[in-house]
Amino acid sequence: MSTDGLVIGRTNAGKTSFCLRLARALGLRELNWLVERTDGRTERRRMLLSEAQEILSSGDAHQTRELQTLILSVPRGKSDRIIRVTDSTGLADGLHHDASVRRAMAQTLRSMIEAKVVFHVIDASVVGQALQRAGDMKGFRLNDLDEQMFALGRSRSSYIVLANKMDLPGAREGYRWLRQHLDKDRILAISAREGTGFQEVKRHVWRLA
Ligand SMILES: Nc1nc2c(ncn2[C@@H]2O[C@H](COP(=O)(O)OP(=O)(O)OP(=O)(O)O)[C@@H](O)[C@H]2O)c(=O)[nH]1
Ligand SMILES: [Mg+2]
Repeated sequence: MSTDGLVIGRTNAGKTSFCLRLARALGLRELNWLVERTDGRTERRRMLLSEAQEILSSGDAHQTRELQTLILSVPRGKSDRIIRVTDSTGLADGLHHDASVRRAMAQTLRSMIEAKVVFHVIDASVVGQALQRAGDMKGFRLNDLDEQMFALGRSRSSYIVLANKMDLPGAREGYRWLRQHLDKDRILAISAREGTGFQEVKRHVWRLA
C-alpha cells in the first residue's frame, strides 16, 4: 500500500495519538482507515474521531499491531487532495517474542522506503529523564533504535523528528538535546495530547498535497 507520510517510532512514543491529533487539526470528525493486516490483506475501517480517541485512552490493549493508513482530505486551491498518512507498529529493541509483532515491524521498515516523508515520533520526556540520569549532555547517546532511525533519516531528503509529550516533565531538556544532536530544520516540538505544535506539522503535511 503506498503512502505519503509514514509515522514511525518506539512503542508508546505517541504515534497513534499524533495521527488522531493531526486529523483533528485538519478539522476531520470521521476517520477513514485502510488497514494492512500482517497476513497481507487490506481492509477499510471507518470510525468517529471521538471513538478512536476513547479507545486510545482506555488502556494499553489497543497497541498498534498493523499498518493503518489515514485517508486525509486536504484543501488545495479550489479542490481537495487526498493524503495518506500511515501509523505503524512501535519498534522495540531486540527480537520480539511474538511473530506477528516481528512481521508488523518488518512491514514498517518496508514502508520507510516507499513513503514520501517519514515522521519519527520520540517521547521527549523520556529523553529528558535519561539525560538527567546520565548527568552529562555531551557524551549522551539515545537508545540504539532511535539512533539508527536518525541515521536512516539523515540519508533521506524528507524526514521530520517530532519531539512529542512536550507537556510532560523533562521534555524541554529532551527537546534541547535533540536540537543539538540533529539538524534543527528537521525537528518539531509537539504535544499530541494538548495539540501544541500542530500549525507547523500541518505545513509539512500540506506540502504533500
Ligand atoms: N502526556 C502526554 N501523553 C501522550 C502524548 N502523546 C501520547 N501520549 C500518551 O502516550 C501513550 C501512548 O500513546 P500512543 O499514541 O498509543 O503511542 P504509540 O506510539 O501509537 O504506541 P504503539 O502503537 O504501542 O507503538 C498513551 O497513553 C497516550 O495517551 C502527549 O503529547 N502527552
Ligand atoms: Mg499506536
